[in-house]
Amino acid sequence: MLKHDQSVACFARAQELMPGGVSSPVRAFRAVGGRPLFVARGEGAYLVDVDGNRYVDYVLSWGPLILGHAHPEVVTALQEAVAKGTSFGAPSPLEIELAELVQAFMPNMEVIRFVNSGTEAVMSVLRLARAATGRNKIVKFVGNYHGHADMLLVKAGSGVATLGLPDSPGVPAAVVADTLAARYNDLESVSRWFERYPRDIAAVIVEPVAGNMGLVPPLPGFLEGLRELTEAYGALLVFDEVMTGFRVHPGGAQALYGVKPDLTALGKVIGGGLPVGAYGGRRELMEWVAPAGPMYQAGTLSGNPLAMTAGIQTLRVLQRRAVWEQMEALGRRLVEGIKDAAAEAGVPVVAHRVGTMFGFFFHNGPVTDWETAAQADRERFKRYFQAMLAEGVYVAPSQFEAGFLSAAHGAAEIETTIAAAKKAFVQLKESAQ
Ligand code: KE4
Repeated sequence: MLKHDQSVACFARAQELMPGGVSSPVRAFRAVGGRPLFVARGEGAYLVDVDGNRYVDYVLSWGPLILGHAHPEVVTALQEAVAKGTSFGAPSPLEIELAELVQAFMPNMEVIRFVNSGTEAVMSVLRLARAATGRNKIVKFVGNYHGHADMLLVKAGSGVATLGLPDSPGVPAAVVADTLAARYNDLESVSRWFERYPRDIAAVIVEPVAGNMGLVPPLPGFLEGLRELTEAYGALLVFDEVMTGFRVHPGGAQALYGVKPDLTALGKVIGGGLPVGAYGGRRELMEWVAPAGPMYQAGTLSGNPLAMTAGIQTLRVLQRRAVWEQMEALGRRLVEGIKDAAAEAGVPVVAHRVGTMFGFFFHNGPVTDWETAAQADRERFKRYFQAMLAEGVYVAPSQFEAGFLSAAHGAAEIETTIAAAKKAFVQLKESAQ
């Protein structure tokens, strides 16, 4: 039985100082028992909490740490960079270097603007879509989460879904009046909006692989259909690749599925664990962005030298083919092993994996959208989460999040995880009888 005394003490104090004791809601463990672990450090594929407990980590800071914690090449580069100053508030060659690396992975991003988070990338790219088209309406999908900008807190996934919030108070109806919600993997629900507003929709924004209602891949033809619909009605197609970028494929979902968005939002991996977001795409669209054009967007710490350095080192390592071959092989073994463990125990589980992202639903399936994802057995997920934690495996504390693999996970971690899952599923089955 793991000890959590120090985490308990930290949580009590943290709750006096911060809402819910955390800096972001989904970390509060509200859906899985309500008492988060406080972390002392990360080491490769592992998290170590303040009580000294060590866990194989599949949250990886919600995606960014594709190389694992404290990768030596990232740490060394940051140590050198920090000695030169922490922020310049002026352009530096580091931004050029990271922009060129991003383009090497995602050539559709002809021009890029760096910001400080995925939320900032998405709110900016949608302002650009509205500026460039002169239209106001935005189509998003139920269960997709694009950060916490007011206009996107409409039937959102991730923490909003986890906490069962009716979107969010504090968002005026006027602000979301132009946000139209469609059903993921349902092109008909999108074409109905275009038939109703043929000349008013600026953009369709989509998680090309949904990671905020659990992991839900696009059905064949879905992304291609969005591309056709947006072209037919003069709207822009925006891929929110904050989570999928560099994860479902080195070139993101746009490379994996061969669908070219007009604009893309990035975050997470691009900063290697430091705060970086970015948006970019076709040159004639990006030329709208100030100071090149009139669409305003700015940021004190955008292009920050430390964040650029972490992103540069991370993408450089990701340029090595062997890194992808290892993660593909281990990701396949992990998900197949857990799926088999569930089947052996007679626990219904739907398993999805796309590249280094994966997810499990306690559900007979299929799971193709929010409506089917929401039918998953959350009580069973809660018991699974606690059983895995007790075995030293840290998965996302919500049924509506994705799991992530890193280059630091080896065969030993994968086998430990599968063994833990076998025990967890047997416990689930026994407690159900
Ligand atoms: P950030 O502002 O949290 O950097 O990015 C917002 C965002 C945008 N788009 C997608 C597809 C995202 O998944 C996210 C953020 N993801 C969540 C996890 N599901 C971040 C974790 C959290 O909110 O604490």
